[in-house]
Amino acid sequence: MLKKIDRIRLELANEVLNSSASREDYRVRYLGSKGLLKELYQEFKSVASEEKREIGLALNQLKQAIEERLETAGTNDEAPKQQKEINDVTRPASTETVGTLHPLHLITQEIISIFERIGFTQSEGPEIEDDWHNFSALNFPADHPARDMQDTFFLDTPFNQFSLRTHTSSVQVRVMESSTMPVRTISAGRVYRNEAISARAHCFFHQIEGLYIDEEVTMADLKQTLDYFAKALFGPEVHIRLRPSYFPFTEPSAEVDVSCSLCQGSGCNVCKYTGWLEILGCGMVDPNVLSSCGIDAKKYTGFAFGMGVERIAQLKYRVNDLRLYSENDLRFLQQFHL
Ligand code: 2U9
Repeated sequence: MLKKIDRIRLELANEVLNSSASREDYRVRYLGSKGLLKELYQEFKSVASEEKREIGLALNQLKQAIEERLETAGTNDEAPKQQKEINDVTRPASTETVGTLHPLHLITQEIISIFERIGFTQSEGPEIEDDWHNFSALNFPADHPARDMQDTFFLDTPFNQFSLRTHTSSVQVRVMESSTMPVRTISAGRVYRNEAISARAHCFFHQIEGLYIDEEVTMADLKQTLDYFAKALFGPEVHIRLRPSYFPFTEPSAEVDVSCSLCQGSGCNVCKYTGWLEILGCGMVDPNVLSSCGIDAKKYTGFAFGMGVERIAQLKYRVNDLRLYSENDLRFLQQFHL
């Protein structure tokens, strides 16, 4: 049914609506009581319940596109009438069609506002970073693969001093170096990795990271914060679980899964029949990182987490090909509304 909806959407662009007769014909064919939309909503009733959410969304978007096409179409045969109306100075101004916001921007804003509600503020930093802020201060060992030309884009300067940042953690290092305690910050932005472009990998993507440092911050605070976040983003019915992991900058470290909201954890093809979807990584900030940034690691502790925005958008919008996010294909972009 999704294919059918897509096909109809594409066909809309070919509809010629330059007279009141053609507009009426369009209205009857698409929106009439025996029209295409009625037929599709009828067909929708027999869609399997696990597909209802995705197909329902696509169907509503199609309805909106059909209606918009009719509203924005001009008519030649109404020209004399239009001319008359233009002379009517009390007539409300016609609205311009506006563009849509990029899906990654929409998700980023949604995530930032969830954390702002609990006191996090936003931080920004440069995309070209030095070795200290991108690697050394974050406890990356000298022989870590990320420091290799094969994984990171180094700038052509002596001693490979500068690279394109590989994560937004470098922003958090800058915040820690220049802040008084406590720190509660979110950094969002583009990061770069030396990867071949495919449906599943890209040479740039977007991250959102969070950092909270204060006296007596514990893993329980971390878990509670992430539980609040998952429920705010995916719905109050979801749960999270933490699995042990490893990152140079956190100890202990964990990966976080959210229960699959499509099958309520019972297993479906989206969660590969596990009932869980991985959404982010996290951990307690390694004391070495605190000390490197001039913070007393005996007095202060902190937690940090990081997520890929494309990954979250994939889960929310069910987009499987990473390349779509940077190709500027209007057929893709126009599907996203506030
Ligand atoms: C400082 C100290 C610690 C940020 C963290 C992760 C775990 C993590 C990945 C998620 C998917 C990157 O986009 S991804 O590939 N990130 O798993 N990030 S903890 O930890 C920090 C950050 C800053 C000063």
